[in-house]
Amino acid sequence: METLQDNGEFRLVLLGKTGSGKSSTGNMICGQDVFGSRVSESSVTKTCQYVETSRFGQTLSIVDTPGSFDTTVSNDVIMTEVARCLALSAPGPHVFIYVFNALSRFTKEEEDSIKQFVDHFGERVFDYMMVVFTRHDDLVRCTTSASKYISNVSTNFKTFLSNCKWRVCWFDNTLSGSNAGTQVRALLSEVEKMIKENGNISYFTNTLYTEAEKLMKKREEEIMLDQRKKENELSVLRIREEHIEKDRKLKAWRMRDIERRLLELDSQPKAAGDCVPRKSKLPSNRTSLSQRPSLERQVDFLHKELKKIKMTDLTLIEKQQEEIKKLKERLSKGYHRGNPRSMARKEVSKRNSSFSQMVSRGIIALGKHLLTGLLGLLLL
Ligand SMILES: Nc1nc2c(ncn2[C@@H]2O[C@H](COP(=O)(O)OP(=O)(O)OP(=O)(O)O)[C@@H](O)[C@H]2O)c(=O)[nH]1
Ligand SMILES: [Mg+2]
Repeated sequence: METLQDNGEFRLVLLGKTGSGKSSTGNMICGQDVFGSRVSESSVTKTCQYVETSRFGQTLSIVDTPGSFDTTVSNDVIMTEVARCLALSAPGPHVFIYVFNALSRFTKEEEDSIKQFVDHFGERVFDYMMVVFTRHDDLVRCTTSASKYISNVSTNFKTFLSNCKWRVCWFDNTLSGSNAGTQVRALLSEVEKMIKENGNISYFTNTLYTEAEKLMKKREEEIMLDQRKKENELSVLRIREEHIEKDRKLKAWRMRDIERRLLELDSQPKAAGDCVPRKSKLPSNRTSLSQRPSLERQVDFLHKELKKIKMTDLTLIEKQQEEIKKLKERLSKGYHRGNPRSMARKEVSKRNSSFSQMVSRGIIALGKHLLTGLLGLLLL
């Protein structure tokens, strides 16, 4: 059996009718408001949104999808969104969460979209699908229990739930605190169970996802290469910086030494007849005669060296340090040490980025007909 490599994250894709509560459910799972959500008769989420987070020790990568598009949005734009959704959840989602507002009806339109999805993605997509019912709070207010509710749903909806192997979770997205955590934990353990049940093929994949993964992997490698190149350049700069700093310390030490020496020389007799330097072993009359020019020469030499260190060497060192600082700043600009896959996903999130456009074109090039499977669900 094929074994799909994975990095331990759970990849979740939220699907469902507009207003069903996809973004609210995404926020509930993340434990914070990351996806835009509000009451509206038109679609709130306009583009595929992506968030990476960690919940109860589990890394999650969540894609929120638009429930529908305005009639003014062109088909090409919609195709691009489908492609972005695929790229963001590549190499494939562990779970497609079908979000359903418990107070709504399972419409024919909805049923057809799911059918279209399954027709294109294959029956096995059901192995990776679960249903989250939202508005559990409203249901409770209507004094209906979850089990009673399910026993009363239409036959077609029951068929759908049965195809999803009755993997169902109830969400009250108005909850907060520990109650909110409990329902998220329940969902995550359902996902974990599902992943285990799916065995070696823990996430859904197909031709589209394989292509999306190829493009993502390529970008990931480019990012990694760029990171390594920049890291190398930075470490060369760090070594240069260390050398220059050592040189600066040496010069500073030499300056202090010269200044100390000059003080010493200054305290020595300045003219013939002055007292003889204490340390001198020479006879007094020879010392005063021969030492004076030599002393002057020494003092002169030391002053010249001191001037050179101050005016030339240290200025040069300062210039080099400034240059390295600028180079480091330039290198660090736009350079993030993040996980290359997350960085590639962030680029896809930015719809105008060149990679986002390239990845969409690459996936669409496989054939627009292949994308129509997911398209129906984004047009609900
Ligand atoms: N009372 C209650 N309201 C909810 C619940 N879940 C979602 N809502 C509300 O339903 C409305 C729509 O929710 P969204 O999460 O924006 O729905 P969506 O599916 O993302 O909508 P689109 O982005 O338009 O596709 C918002 O006003 C939410 O506050 C819930 O469990 N209980
Ligand atoms: Mg939304």
